[in-house]
Amino acid sequence: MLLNQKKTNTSKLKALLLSDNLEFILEAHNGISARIAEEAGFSGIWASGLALSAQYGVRDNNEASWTQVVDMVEFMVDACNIPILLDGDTGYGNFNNMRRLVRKLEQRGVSGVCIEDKLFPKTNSFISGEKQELANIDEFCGKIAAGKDSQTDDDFCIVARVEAYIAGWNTAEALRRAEAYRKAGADAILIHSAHSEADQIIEFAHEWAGRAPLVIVPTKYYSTPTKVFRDAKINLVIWANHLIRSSVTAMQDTARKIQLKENLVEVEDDIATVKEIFRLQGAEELQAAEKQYFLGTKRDLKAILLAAAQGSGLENLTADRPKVMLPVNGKPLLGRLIDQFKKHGIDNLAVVGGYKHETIPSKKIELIVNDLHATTGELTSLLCAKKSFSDDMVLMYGDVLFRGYVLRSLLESDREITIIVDSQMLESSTNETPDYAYCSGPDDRSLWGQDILLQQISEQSCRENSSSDGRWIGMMRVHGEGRKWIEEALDQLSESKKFPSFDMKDLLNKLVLNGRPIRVIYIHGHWINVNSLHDLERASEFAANHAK
Ligand code: SPV
Ligand code: MG
Repeated sequence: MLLNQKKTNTSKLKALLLSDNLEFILEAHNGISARIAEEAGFSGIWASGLALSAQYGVRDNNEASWTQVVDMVEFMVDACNIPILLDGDTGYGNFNNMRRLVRKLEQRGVSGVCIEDKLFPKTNSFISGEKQELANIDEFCGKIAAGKDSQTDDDFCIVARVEAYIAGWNTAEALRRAEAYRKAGADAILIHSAHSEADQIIEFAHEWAGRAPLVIVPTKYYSTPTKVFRDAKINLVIWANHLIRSSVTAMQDTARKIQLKENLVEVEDDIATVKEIFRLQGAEELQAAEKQYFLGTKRDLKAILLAAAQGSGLENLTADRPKVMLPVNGKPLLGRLIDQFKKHGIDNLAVVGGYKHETIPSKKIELIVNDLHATTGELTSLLCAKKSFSDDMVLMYGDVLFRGYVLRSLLESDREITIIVDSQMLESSTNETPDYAYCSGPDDRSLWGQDILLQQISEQSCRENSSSDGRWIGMMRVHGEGRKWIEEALDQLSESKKFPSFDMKDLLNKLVLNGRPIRVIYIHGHWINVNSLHDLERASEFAANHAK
């Protein structure tokens, strides 16, 4: 991308120099000013030495190092897609420094460089120009030739700037130098003048007679009508310092007003909005990219909630709605789960309903209905959701509330199947059959997490002389290959006559039997499931404190 862009921009700069029409480029001195110049319609940028020094707050005397200049120009290259001609002063040294400069500029996507025939460290042409010493012609020609020989892109341009008029010499000297520089390989000649009239450059252009493209900088002779330049067959005009100067005026004005008034009312309407700054920075592009690359990965994440049952023990409250719609501290359980998943970047939620499923609002979720809910168990509901499976999903009961970190740790797991086991809450409330988890090791409460695998899930104790390692809380994450494992186990189990009575425990045990590793993450409390009126009260308290 950068290579192509560089290529097009170098040829665009070359085309500007060779154009039959008078072309214009504008000064810029950092990324945002480069973008502003481009948006204004300019087809090229002058990375002015004066402006670059000024934005660093230093003098135009090579006080900023050449690498500091190049670093800033790189930001400019990134901020726009028009060619940049760097004001390379004297090339920052001799022919050897020039060679390295050209190579670095090419690498960073700069389209050309202008060097002036003065001595390092240079001084701005408008500060006692007539006292400035010019470079030896042969030495300067060597610099041009060295630069041309080191470029790898044929279209990279080297502009030779003749300072003869600035230093008090006449047109003959200016022409002598320009011709030598042309012969040394310069792609164009910049003829500079500090006169307030265009007389010198007009005379020069006349004598020059189109031997090579001609570039001018009308900073001092700014009142000259542009037609005069056109008629003189100038190729390129550089408006050399007008963005730095206008920004200085604006900044001085704003600073003074704010200092004086001690509030912002005076200035607010006259300055760019923060939104405009965001726009110039390309904030929108980042938001779109986040959707594609960052949130996008989470967007594929799906949560599937099993919520088909009425819920035994809560019959009075669930006469007209399923358990998942019971209000917990004023908000339905389902609404709370949707909020929690959203908070963790999961917008994609499927709910397998059954009992009174019509009361589940299906605007924000995908509602899947298990019509046989009255006579079947959880695996039948899960089978109904098979078409909605994703390669990255959280499967869970719809009657569980949990603290945010529980879901986070599940999402951070890179295993195919991961389940959450509570090693602390071993006793169960009435009306439920806990899913006891037997694992490859007990919870050692290690700070760094353990590598524990599930061995079995059971309602009763199934280990002689030892209790289980905890309770599965009804949450699992399925990732990558894990989806295939689940589908395979579901298919196998669905062949059994007993399938209608099977629940999630049967699936987990089948996966273990199939040799599929199921990673266990231990937690210690911090979740709640709703199986009784008492649970509902506890859930309200829990929601108020932890699961907002
Ligand atoms: C610059 O913009 O830094 C220039 C042009 O070199 S001038 O300031 O006119 O010399
Ligand atoms: Mg300069």
